[in-house]
Amino acid sequence: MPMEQAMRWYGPNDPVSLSDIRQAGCTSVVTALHHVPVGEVWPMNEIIKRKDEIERSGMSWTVIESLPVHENIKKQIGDFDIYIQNYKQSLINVASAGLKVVTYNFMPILDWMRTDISFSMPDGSKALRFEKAAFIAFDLFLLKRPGAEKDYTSEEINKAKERLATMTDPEKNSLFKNALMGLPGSEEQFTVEQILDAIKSYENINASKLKQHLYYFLKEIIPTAEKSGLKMAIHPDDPPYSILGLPRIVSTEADATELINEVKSSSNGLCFCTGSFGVRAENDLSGMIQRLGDHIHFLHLRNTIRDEEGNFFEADHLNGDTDMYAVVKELVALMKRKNISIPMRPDHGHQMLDDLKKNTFPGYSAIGRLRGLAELRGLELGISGNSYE
Ligand code: CS2
Ligand code: MN
Repeated sequence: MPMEQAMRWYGPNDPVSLSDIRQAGCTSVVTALHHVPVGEVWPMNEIIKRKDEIERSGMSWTVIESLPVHENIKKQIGDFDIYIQNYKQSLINVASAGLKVVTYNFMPILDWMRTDISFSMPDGSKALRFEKAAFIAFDLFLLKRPGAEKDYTSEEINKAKERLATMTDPEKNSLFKNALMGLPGSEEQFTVEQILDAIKSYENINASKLKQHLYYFLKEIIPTAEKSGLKMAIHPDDPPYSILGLPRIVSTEADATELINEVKSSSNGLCFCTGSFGVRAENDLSGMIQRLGDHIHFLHLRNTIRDEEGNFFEADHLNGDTDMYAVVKELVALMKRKNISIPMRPDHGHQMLDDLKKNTFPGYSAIGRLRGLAELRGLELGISGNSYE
């Protein structure tokens, strides 16, 4: 069966409508109850209301992205056990409404991090970019994170100083704003005090401690997911390494393998995001699909181009450092072997055409994602032909 084609929808306030998503050729929608505060139980009536709305538009809702994990669970402080109980209850609720896959992540404080959300491509479209020197300049000179200089070499610090000197005030402001964007799809901004306090609250949590907390969480929730027939799909770190001195623990194949082995269940799986894992050259994406395929429950197909300095930008879906042909070929083989259809979304897309004039969620304008999805759909068909039947 071909991949289930989906796009993310941020709910009724999303400038991209359900009808836009359907016209892009999607059969399903990936969404979340963004209005429910993190840590609270997702109410049954709200889940059903959202599901009905999607079904009325002619599509289905099978994947949640995300059911966010409360910071106290990541830090194991305060009433984190109550938050875990709430999480289990949300799983039971979404399963009884017929949902199948739950995406989440375990990145401390922030989700993805970019320094530029309108990086001009040669064709005039705009992409998301991570520029290392700008990021270090932000960390050292704008955020002024205590102790940050210990995380960088003197060469990196000098480059960051030079980079800062080239920036105008408006550029500094937008760097600041982009870096502290908070969560994708939210307008919320962190203040400097909030982010510095949040970072400080992780001072005694290194990568191995954070892993223990993740595995504790998994041991608690995976049996509930399994019983309810749900597949959990953890999203990898983006970018796939530590930033702002915070541990990041789902960045490599070794990390993914370890977490899968920690709680043995087919419900304990991955959101295989090629755009996140692909930023690390040593992540062999096709090999990862071969080795971890039984635990891949959701796909984010996206491409990036990186350089030796550690900068990267989001490239066209089919042209970048990730060999998308090889990846999709491996996925077609996996789905045939298991006789399943794995849900897929093009993750981000470029801002282009009419969308350049619109106010959109960074990475989530309609036309760029439509282009990415259409290319990926064609690539899959070109590889599979009619061999699924
Ligand atoms: C998404 C992630 O926009 C994106 O890059 O892939 O933000 C993803 O939704 C979360 O990390 C999943 O919890
Ligand atoms: Mn992703």
